[in-house]
Amino acid sequence: MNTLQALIFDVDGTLADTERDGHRIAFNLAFADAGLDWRWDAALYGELLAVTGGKERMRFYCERHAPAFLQQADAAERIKALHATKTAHYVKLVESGALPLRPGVARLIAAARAAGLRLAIATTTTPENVTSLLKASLAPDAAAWFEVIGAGDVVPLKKPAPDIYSWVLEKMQLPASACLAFEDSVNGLKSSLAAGLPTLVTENEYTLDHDFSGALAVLSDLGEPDRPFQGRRGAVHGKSMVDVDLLKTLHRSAISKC
Ligand code: XBP
Ligand code: MG
Repeated sequence: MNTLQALIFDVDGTLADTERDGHRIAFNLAFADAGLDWRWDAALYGELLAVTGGKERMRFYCERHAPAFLQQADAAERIKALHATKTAHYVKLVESGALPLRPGVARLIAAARAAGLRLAIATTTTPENVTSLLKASLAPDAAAWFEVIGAGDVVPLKKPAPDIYSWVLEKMQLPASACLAFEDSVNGLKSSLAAGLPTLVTENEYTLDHDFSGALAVLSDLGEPDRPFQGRRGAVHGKSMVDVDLLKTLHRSAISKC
């Protein structure tokens, strides 16, 4: 019952480093298209990442840096329109091959499929961002490898709320204890833990100082045969890359503590 049956992946920062050179660029292009002088540099974007979801992030920016924008009667529609333009720019960037998968991601997904593990996605980003990334970076039919893709506005509350993970678990008809989640940020980790999921963290440049208490382990990345991961926290059982065997071991130890 509580053996590992499924892997649930976050997307942004976990499958690929999409934020600084993907989403951020797309937001700036959308602002320029709309004639706005908003310009999100890499450092400011790091602060804005405190809020998940593109529309929510723009609103957060406005509250701090452009409050007059929110006074407009049609502010919500304008944010929605900006977001649609941003999504179009982002998908184009992804399709150009600008956002490769992080180390070990393609390898682990292939191994998990071969081992018969079920796969799913739980992310705050927009659905077409996910499918375009999977298609461009894994295989033309890769979206179909994931039994459930929970993304964007399918739940009203985005991470750190548990809703997106709970939504995915319900669709998969699985208890959290039969799954393992992959995350890269404190908001993502809070979300997966609140849904009851044992969670492995691979940190990235924007999340190095996040508090990952409660994670099964914190690693630099998933590792490749010629590029071992750096273990930051937690037991890695003598491994230098994440494989199905390590996931089962980590999962078993998490479940036995419950
Ligand atoms: C990812 C996000 C996303 C993207 C933007 O968080 O916060 O909002 O930055 O995507 P997580 P959209 O990895 O924790 O899911 O603009 O499509 O909302
Ligand atoms: Mg993430």
